[in-house]
Amino acid sequence: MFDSPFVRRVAISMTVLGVPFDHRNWSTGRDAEQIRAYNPLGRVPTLVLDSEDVLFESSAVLDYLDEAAGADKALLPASGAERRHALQLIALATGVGDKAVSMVYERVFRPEDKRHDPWLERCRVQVRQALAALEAHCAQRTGHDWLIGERMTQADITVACCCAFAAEAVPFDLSPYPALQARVARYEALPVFQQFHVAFDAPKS
Ligand SMILES: N[C@@H](CCC(=O)N[C@@H](CS)C(=O)NCC(=O)O)C(=O)O
Repeated sequence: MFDSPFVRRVAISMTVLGVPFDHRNWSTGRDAEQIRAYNPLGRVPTLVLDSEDVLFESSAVLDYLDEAAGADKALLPASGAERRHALQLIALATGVGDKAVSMVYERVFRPEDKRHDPWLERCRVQVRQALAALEAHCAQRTGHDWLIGERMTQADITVACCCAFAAEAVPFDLSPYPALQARVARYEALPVFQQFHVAFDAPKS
């Protein structure tokens, strides 16, 4: 479902790269068995190619898409400092996404009387620290349309998808991170981000 930041970053990337796809709106909760028929982990995104090869783990899917698109169109810079910086921003953002998903699952899957507050607090601190690091980078890039170089890269897509998810699903307040908040809002207003925005719908246990 497009409320997953990992599914969404793949859908947006495919659209930016001009790769058409069919989509099954399967939930990791109620449709877990159908997803497991394609991906033993039962996780999304899972991409079934025309060759019937199956790809999962969004970074592996994006790597395949970039390779197929070729160096000129690829969303991850090919080498050097730009690639390093993009990968670091992506790592911070997917870390925010992972921890936010963990916090949602704690709420959805664990009985209320068995919640472990130190774990939730640990996740909360990790997300806040990563948001602060992203804020520092966004503040430095004020006046630049994109986080890296002069065109949209995977860093822009992933930062927006993961931070918007954390803000909506947990929720996290982005106002202490104003440069990040403004950048995410600007990206989220773009048609390709709007196209794959759906309200967060927590999986049912
Ligand atoms: N590292 C994975 C994370 C994907 C992920 O966490 N997907 C969630 C939905 S947002 C999922 O499939 N959850 C079901 C589960 O892990 O049981 C990726 O980038 O693809």
